[in-house]
Amino acid sequence: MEQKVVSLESLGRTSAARSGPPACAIGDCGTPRKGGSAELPEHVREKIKEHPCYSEDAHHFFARIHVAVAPACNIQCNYCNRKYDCSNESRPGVVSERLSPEQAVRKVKAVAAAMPNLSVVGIAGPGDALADHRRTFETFRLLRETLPDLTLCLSTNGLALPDHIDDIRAAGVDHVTVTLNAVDPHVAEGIYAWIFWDHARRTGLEAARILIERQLQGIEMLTAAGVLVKINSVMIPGVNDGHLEAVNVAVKERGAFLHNVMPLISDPAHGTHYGLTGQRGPTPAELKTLQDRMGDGAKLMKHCRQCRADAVGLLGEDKSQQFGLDALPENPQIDPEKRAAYRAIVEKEREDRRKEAADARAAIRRFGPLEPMLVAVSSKGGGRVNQHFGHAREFQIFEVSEAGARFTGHRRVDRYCAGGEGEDDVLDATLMALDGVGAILTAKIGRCPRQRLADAGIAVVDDFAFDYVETAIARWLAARAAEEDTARIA
Ligand code: CLF
Ligand code: SF4
Repeated sequence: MEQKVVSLESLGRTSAARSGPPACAIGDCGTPRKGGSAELPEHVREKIKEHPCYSEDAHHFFARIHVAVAPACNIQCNYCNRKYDCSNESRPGVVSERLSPEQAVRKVKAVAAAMPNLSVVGIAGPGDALADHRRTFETFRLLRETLPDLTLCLSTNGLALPDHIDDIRAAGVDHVTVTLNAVDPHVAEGIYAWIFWDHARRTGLEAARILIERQLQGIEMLTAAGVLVKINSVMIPGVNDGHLEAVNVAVKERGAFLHNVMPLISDPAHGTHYGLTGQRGPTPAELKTLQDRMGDGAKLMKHCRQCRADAVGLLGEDKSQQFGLDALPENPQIDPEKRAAYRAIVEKEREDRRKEAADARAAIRRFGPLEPMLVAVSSKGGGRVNQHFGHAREFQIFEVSEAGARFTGHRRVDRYCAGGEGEDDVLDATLMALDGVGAILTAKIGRCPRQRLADAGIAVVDDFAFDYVETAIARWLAARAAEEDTARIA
């Protein structure tokens, strides 16, 4: 589909004004303006501005590293096989290199030297970070001593959490994720095979009751201590999907900062209870419907990539293979000037994007479709349309209407272009992954995939390469309206 470029300045002249609800800002966490970062207290904004998981905006610019120092676990989730990483915080099917606390620090130093955008170190398994708390807190202690400007982050199933609030505070950890899949023991009973608590293995309702009580107690203690708490919940159709709204309300009442509902990833090849018994994960549409229903509860995180317990890089990219222990340099040098220069560039980018955002919002309100439409975007960071279709491993999905453009998540795909050639099989799978999408905005696309997408009823737009996403959507909508006007007159 040919698109005509229209400058933002000229938008007022292309179509009759349409009344409608006020523009819906693309909020900091992918949510509407209400609850966005502008409403947060200054000290909280400071804490999240470089955290790629706690701030949707930050994930375009800042990277995290997970150090896999915590192999043990004190519970058994039905979606987990211990051969793989903890699927509360990572997808199953990938196994991390286990590290000692000293090896973890070596690795973080090497990554910080190579990547000035590194801002967060997380401990997210491969088991539970608090099941063997000594390794976790020793790692944090060493990191605090050697790399004090990095933010420390911890993820846990919550069973041992109430016992470690003081340790968490003493380590300087301000961001903790608790996986909470249910607040009703009758629901939780179907999710956990057992827990190990007070020197004994417990099962059934008793295990579920103890776990939930400890999780909620830990969350309350953390928020009372001023720690930013994020809740992860795994959405399991037929098990807890009808119950997660209640979880959302419960965690909001207890002061959680964000709620991240992740789709169950289930495959017989992973050897998990759910995989072997045929339990399916939710479709993207089911996940979105649930998220839409959760409107008034805790703010939702929608940009989670279910990354692995040794992930390195921006969310959505994984550079862990480049930083295996064997490949680490002997004496990596971290350049503070480079890190400061990168942050200055990010500030400038954020300022530029803010300046364009108001115009973009106004244009989207004016030219957006009456019925919400899903728009897919290929981006490799910076909040811009800056990736070729054939290089994309995921598409960011925006819901666009006259109410605004709202980030709703991402869809994973395999890379279409391999060695200069397009893969037809991959394109078939990509079309399935883009189910329900009405348009795709990309930096560049070849003739063949363009035709296949168009045949599938997806408008292909590559006229706005390198624009900020919101600006590109606004320009495309304006151009579309101008074409419709022209066609009407003709
Ligand atoms: Fe890691 Fe988790 Fe900290 Fe982020 S991940 S410990 S909060 S630094 Fe982030 Fe990865 Fe999703 Fe986790 S995208 S799986 S939410
Ligand atoms: Fe597996 Fe993580 Fe659950 Fe432990 S908490 S059983 S490692 S998914």
